[in-house]
Amino acid sequence: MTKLAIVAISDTGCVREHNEDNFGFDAEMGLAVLADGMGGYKAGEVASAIAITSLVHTVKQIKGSEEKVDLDGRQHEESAILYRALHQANQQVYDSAHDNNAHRGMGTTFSAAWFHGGKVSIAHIGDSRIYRYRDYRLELLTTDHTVVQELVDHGFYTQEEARASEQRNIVTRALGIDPMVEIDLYDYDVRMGDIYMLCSDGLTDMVEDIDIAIIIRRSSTDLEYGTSELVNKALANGGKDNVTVIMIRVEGGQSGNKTWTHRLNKFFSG
Ligand SMILES: [Mn+2]
Repeated sequence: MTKLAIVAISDTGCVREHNEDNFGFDAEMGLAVLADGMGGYKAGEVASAIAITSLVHTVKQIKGSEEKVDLDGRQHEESAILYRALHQANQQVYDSAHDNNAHRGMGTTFSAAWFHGGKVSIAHIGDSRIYRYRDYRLELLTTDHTVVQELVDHGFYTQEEARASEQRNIVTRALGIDPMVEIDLYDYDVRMGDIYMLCSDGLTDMVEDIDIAIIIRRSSTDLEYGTSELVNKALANGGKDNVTVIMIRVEGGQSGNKTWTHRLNKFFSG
């Protein structure tokens, strides 16, 4: 296990009535998850809540069982479990949207980071992002699944034009919209001192990457301060959307030999 410090804040923002973002983390298990729901009246927060609960449940179930995980061509068990758990979560949100008129059309972004043995496995759908701060540099580890990102990829838009676009929040992929979903999965090496950040678009629409980097650099030894500074900056810049930030600092390498059962018992108990 990689030893981690994790801090998270979610704020409704200055304009929205509901907070449709949801998140969860467990430092001992090394898992952090964030979802930004979308849909009609209150359906967005239902979608993101179902997705988080379902994913955590499936991960616990698989990790807690004696079952041998089929890697399905992937390098790490954690990555294979995230893939399976996200498809399960997709099905749950989809079913709920179809069983209940008020939830019709709901969906959610999903970003997950799972730290294990010097690696982090990332799973990602939509426009909630995961960044890594290392050697004074902020690097985006995920690609937004949005209309404007596709236009940037094809050379029709610059990043600046994308930021200014009215359509920047239209996602091309989300959990729960279709019976099948395409999930981005990546594995990265983890170094001591790395800082990882999961965030909803309520941060990145309001605060530019350069300002995010400055805040993280100023607060790299004080995660709580850094996390609240990021959220405060989004609010000060207008807070037009719900803002959620999870900051994770890698504090050490392999830790003790605690059993999964012990770690799982602590999952979300706080
Ligand atoms: Mn949002």
